[in-house]
Amino acid sequence: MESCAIGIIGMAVMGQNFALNIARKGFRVAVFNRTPKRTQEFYQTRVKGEPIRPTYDLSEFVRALERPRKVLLMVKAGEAVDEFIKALFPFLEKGDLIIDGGNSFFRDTDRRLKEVESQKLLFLGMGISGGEYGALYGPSLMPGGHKEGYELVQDILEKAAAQVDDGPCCTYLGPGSCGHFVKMVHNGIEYAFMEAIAEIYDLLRKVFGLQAEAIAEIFSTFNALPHLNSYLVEITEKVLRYRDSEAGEPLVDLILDAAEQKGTGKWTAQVALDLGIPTPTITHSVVARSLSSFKNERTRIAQYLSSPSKTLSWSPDLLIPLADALYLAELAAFSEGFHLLCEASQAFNYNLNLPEIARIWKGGCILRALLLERIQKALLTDDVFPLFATQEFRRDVEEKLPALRKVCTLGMEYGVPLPALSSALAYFDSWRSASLPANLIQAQRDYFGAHTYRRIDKEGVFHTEWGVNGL
Ligand code: NBP
Repeated sequence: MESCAIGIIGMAVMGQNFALNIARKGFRVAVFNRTPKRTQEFYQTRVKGEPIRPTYDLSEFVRALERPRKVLLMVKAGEAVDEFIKALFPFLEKGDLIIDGGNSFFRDTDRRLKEVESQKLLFLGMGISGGEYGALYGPSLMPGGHKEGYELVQDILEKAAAQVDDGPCCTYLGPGSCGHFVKMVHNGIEYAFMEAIAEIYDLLRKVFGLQAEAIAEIFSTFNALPHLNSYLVEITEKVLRYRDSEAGEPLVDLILDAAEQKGTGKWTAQVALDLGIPTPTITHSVVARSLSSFKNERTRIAQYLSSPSKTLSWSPDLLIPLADALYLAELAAFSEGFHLLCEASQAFNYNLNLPEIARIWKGGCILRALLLERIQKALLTDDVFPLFATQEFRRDVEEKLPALRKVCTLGMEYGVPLPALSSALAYFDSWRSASLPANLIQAQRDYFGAHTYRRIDKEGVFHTEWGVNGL
């Protein structure tokens, strides 16, 4: 029997779809899953002549692969990845490659890289964006790790990835855990963009009393604007239009308002804090999800802390300010994300090519948006950080900041929480402030802890006995 170009372990939705995608590009694929029934069902129901070989034990799986073997893990991030890596060691030989395609924490990837290296094997940690549809029709792929490993699978990955005008949405990103780091930051940006969209929706229904269908129209208009055209805005319109056939109502109105998070958003916020990079829009979007999960408590508190109940009548004049506010929140999220990537690139020696990252997010990716074309251009021509301060974007910020301010004011006046939009506003306002009140904070620190401060009128480090002259 002809051997397979690649093997995929993990036949849940992502593994199945990626196997079909690769096989449809003409590569033979061996597949394996911990629970054999899943492999069997996949093979019987979804494989229609594609060169896919189901296998039912690890040794049969590895024997099906051509040398050097290339094994892609598409299993749940965490223990499952470690278990499979360990289980594969006895079957693999020097120069074989293991790729972890899950949403692994980048620190785990660094550790696994060393473990795999100690067996003289190659390793790639690869972020995949695009969900199940992307996996089947062309995702955005973010591989990092051993360059020789990438070269073994370059042809397969670049053909399976989404394609845009300037190439496949896949490139070797760099050494170590950088692939999973980039995917983590991608997810942080995704959290922020989704939260900002949800906040606009919340304003429209609570302040203006609009129904899902009417809000869908507004998102359809947004998606036609070049600065907002994106996958996430597009699916928001579709979600808002979907009616539950049983209840005869928009499905979104029937979904419990408690958002889940799987870790990548939280990790982005944590790492940003560790590296000292301000990512308020991303971080508050994670906080918003955490707070949403306290549904029972919120329901109880709402009984005695009521929100302002007045509403406004909707005016289409608000369309552009709302669109501009959403756009600036999106731009803040990308600025924060690329700032974090830039810092991590130095701190962890990733040597990231930032314009290339913008490029591979332009297709197949959950973050795909026309805006990425301009982000790529800005990163190619200007190394000013944050991104919004580049030549490409600074006029937009200047022109549209009043709209963001107006929308945030509306939320405050009507008691609608806007953690992402208001964090974005504070982000821009902080960066454009030559003077911040940190002088007072330094004085307070020095008062209670003798932490010292520097002065603007003379060189040196100072401490004051505040109690003597102060109150
Ligand atoms: P899941 O994340 O739901 O994982 C299911 C797979 O993991 C099954 O093959 C399952 O085997 C296996 N597995 C589990 Br669970 N525990 C295991 C263990 N202890 N030992 C061995 N195998 C174990 O699947 P998915 O949604 O297809 O995602 C796969 C990876 O891709 C994840 O890391 C995910 O974060 C990432 N990802 C997902 C998406 C998406 O849109 N879903 C997008 C991008 C990346 P079993 O059948 O025997 O239980």
